[in-house]
Amino acid sequence: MIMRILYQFPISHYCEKSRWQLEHKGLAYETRDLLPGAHWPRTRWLARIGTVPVLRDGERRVGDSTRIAYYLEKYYPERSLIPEAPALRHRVIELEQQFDRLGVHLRTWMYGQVLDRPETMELLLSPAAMAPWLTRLLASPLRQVIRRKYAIEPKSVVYASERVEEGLTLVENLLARNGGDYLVGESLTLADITAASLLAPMMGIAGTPWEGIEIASLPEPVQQQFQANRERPAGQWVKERYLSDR
Ligand SMILES: N[C@@H](CCC(=O)N[C@@H](CS)C(=O)NCC(=O)O)C(=O)O
Repeated sequence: MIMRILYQFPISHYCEKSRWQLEHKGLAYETRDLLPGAHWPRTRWLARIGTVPVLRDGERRVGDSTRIAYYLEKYYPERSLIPEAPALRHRVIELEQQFDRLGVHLRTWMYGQVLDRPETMELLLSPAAMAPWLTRLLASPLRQVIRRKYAIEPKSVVYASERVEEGLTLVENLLARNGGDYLVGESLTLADITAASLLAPMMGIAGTPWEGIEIASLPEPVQQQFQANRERPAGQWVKERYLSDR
């Protein structure tokens, strides 16, 4: 039996993208939750990379959700997520890259809204299964590290918010043009999985890893923003993909 392990942060949307792809292909796997910061020696050792996800598949190790996606397509071509037809294939590859870049802005926007919430830190620190008092003690330094590392400050959150708006509009335009449930062609592709998983944190959809974040405790304007995200066509589409394809 192949030992297949996904090293992850449970709430990382890039890890969600890899989990979705593995599950779509019906590939059994286990997860190993890593602690942000402490993950680094592990991921460096496994795949010479400083980020999660990292996939270990028997003797092979692959880091980065995009590389994992192409690795899985190559070694497990069943239930392919990249069409054969050149024009569609090219479009899927292009959109995967575009939405993958959007994931960075989404993270900035998201942390801009929820970094100060205690449950965000609890979710990030959950892999260590530590006593609640220790989680509370570590929450503040971790928050500072995240704020510095991802430059979570008002100006960058506004910039990220504009990029995210462009991404949501792109989803809506693609759906209008394609005239169906998917961004390209008539079935689920890597473009859909990338867009839906990387946008999902801002929708507050039940059944996703971000449902633990209590949107109802956020300031009123932020709650309204989450609601607007959920209600617009791109939000409805993400929800529908979760219901039908996840
Ligand atoms: N392009 C990478 C991005 C992965 C990424 O940014 N992962 C974040 C979690 S969302 C991470 O590991 N951050 C820890 C760090 O940068 O030290 C991918 O697609 O896998």
